[in-house]
Amino acid sequence: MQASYPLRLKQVPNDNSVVYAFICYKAVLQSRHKKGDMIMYPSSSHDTREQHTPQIQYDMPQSHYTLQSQYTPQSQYTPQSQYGLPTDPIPPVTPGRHVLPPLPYAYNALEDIIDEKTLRIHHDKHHKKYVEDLNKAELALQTARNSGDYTYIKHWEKEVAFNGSGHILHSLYWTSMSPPGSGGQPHPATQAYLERDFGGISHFWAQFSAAANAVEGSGWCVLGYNPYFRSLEILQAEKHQNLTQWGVIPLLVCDVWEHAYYLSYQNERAKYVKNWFGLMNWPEVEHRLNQAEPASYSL
Ligand code: MN3
Repeated sequence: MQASYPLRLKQVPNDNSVVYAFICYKAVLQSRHKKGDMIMYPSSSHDTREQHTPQIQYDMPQSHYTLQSQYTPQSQYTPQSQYGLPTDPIPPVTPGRHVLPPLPYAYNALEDIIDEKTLRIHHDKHHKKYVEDLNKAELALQTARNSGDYTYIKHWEKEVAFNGSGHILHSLYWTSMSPPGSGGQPHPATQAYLERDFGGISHFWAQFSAAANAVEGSGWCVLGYNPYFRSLEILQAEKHQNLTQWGVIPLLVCDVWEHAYYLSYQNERAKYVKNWFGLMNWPEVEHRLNQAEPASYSL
């Protein structure tokens, strides 16, 4: 299945001492898909639109720009109490119900670049294991929520990150490829972004291949769309389990690095986290959820 909406990616710092707690809208895992939707982005002091005005013929999502003036500052934002969950024809994936997507081509379709045996083992064994272990982790977390027993929370959060990212990235990997000679050329939107953000496909490929060659250990090289900067990025993922599910758009984050609380709480992070609940800005969460929702993305 070809993606027709830009992928949103989240880069996670490799520094394990920084932990971001997320309440995340699992856009990627929802497997919902809306074509042609646009997201509204708030203006910010870092806005560089003036320097990045597209000079190309492709109709870039100009609606981003015109809609920005409609952004309501968070202090004035009023949540819509009537809002209901989306009713897309493709339902969201409930915990433990992820399935291994079939390869979009035959096992030997990528020869002579990737051999049949490699593809068969990679998809049928490696990717399948990610899906099975993601389901297992989600069900374990569901059990923990029901029982209130979070003794093994670190283990299961790591499992849901490692296996969720493995499932998502492998699904994207299969559809990132097509049989030799059938992939064509960049289409107008891709071409426009590649021109603006990299200076064309040759510069894009030079950076992408250099980055791919330099990934340490087991990892990925990713071309992604950054919804905050509204631009394409090339990123290395050295450890996809550190500690996210690629594609998740953060809605609410809590900084639990010591600098965020140490002067008042010293080493009592749990006390800080407990009190932090009283600071949560729910209208802003609603606003960011509304922004993230059109990004529903099918695997
Ligand atoms: Mn793999």
